[in-house]
Amino acid sequence: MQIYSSLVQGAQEGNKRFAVLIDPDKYSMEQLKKLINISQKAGVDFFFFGGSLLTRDQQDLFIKLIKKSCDIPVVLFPGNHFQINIKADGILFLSLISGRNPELLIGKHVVAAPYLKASKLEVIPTGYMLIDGGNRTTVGYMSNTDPIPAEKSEIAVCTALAGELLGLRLLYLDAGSGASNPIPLNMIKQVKKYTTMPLVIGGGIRTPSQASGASKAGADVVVVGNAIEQDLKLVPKLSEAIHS
Ligand code: 1GP
Repeated sequence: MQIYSSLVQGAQEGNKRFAVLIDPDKYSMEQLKKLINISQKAGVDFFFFGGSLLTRDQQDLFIKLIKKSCDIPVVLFPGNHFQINIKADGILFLSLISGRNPELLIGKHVVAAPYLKASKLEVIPTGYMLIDGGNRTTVGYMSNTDPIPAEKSEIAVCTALAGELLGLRLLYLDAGSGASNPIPLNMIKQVKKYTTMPLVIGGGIRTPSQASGASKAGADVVVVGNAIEQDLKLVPKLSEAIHS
C-alpha cells in the first residue's frame, strides 16, 4: 500500500501531490524521455498512465522505459481492462460512480479482478466522477455516461459520500482530458469538506494558477496531461504552483 499510504499521508499533512498524466498515444519515445527527465528534476510525484482509447502499441515499452529511468511511481489510469500492465506500480481501480453504466460501475472489474489479484500491482479502489467541463470529452463519449453538471456541487458531494460509504478509498473528480473548464473551485471545496478520502482533481488544468487554485481549494493530487503534451516546460512551473 505504498502509493495509497503516501496519498493518505500527503492529505493528512497538507503535502500536495502532482501527477503527470501520460497518454501513451500522445508521446513519442523521444518526447517521453524528455518528459521523464524534466519530471525528475521538477519533483513530480506520480505518473498516471493511460487513456480512454489506445491506438498505438507503446504502453509496454513506455512503462519499461519509465521504470528503468526513474523512481517516480507509475499508476495505471486505465480506460479499459486491456490497459492492465504488471510492470506498473499500481492501478486506480476506477468505479465510474457519477454514471449509471453498470459495466463501468462493476462489469469490467469482474473481468479484471483475477488478473489484478494475481499481480503485484497496488490496487487502489477509486470513486471516479466525471464533471461537466463545458465540452464533450472522449471519456464522456466512451463511457456513455452523463457528467455531473458543474454548478451542482450538492450532487457531487452526495455522490462522493456514497462512494466513501461503499468503501472506496480515493476520489477522482475529472472534467475529462482537454476540458474547456477545470473542476469548479467551489465544488472541490464542498467535496473536500464533506468527505475524508484523498481527493484527486484533473481535467482542463492548463496553467500554474489553475493548478494552485485546485490545490488550495482542497485537491490532494492535481493531475495534468494535455497541457504538458503541448509544452513540457510547464512541468516545473506546475510543480512549483502545486507544491508551494
Ligand atoms: C484526464 O484528469 C486528466 O483524465 C487530465 O486532464 O489532460 O485535460 O490535463 P488533462
